Amino acid sequence: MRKPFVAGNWKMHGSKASIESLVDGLNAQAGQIENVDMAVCPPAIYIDFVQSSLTGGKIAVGAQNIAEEPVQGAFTGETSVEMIKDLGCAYVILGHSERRAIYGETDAQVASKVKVALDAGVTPILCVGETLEERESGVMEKVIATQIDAVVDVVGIEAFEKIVIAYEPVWAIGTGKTASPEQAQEVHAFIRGKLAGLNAVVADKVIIQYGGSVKPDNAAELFAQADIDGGLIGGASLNADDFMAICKAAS
Ligand code: G2H
Repeated sequence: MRKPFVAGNWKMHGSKASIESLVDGLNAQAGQIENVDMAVCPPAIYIDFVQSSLTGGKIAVGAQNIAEEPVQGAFTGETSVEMIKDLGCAYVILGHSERRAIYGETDAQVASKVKVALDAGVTPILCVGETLEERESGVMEKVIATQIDAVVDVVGIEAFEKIVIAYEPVWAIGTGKTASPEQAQEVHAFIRGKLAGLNAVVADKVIIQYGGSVKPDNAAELFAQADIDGGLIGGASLNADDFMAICKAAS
């Protein structure tokens, strides 16, 4: 049985004051959640603050990106995997559609960052997903398969036991439009089936989160689907009550 995993992607939101109050809310409620792995991914500059403010050991911390270069050096503005590890990060979100679309990250770059994270012992949360245009023109499966194959080519299928996949339809991100549970399940089953074609044991173990406008009122139905193992939560993770309600829905 796969243990559900819910992670909050805070994106570029927050201040010390707002984060302090958000973490206070998480600390007050996280102890009530059982049988769900939980994490929050703050902006890099606040990771240390969040790590030292979280209590109770129930919520892990992750980063939202790392440099493609595995070692330190003259890479102005970048954050290395060793740096996020030094701050206690267990996870890193990689290949989020905002990084792909706004910062031009390619499948190859995402794959190489996944390898850098795995080599450092940090679990990548690998985001994949199609745009509305890709879905409507019938290339959705091809797009997702290509995003996954790029990573398989670099790290091999066995490594997927240590990778979390987040399926995030781009058209559902921050738009208030959620994929229906059936639409999401269909793609999750496609992803797991694709991996099973390479290694059935690994495919059965891999955690596949759903992401895209998950809210307390739609989370339970999404998480009830056979191949949906939790969620990557954006907007709703900025509110402690909402994030905790979503984590509870996964338990
Ligand atoms: C998708 C998701 C979190 P939201 O980007 O990764 O954000 O829940 O706001 O759609």
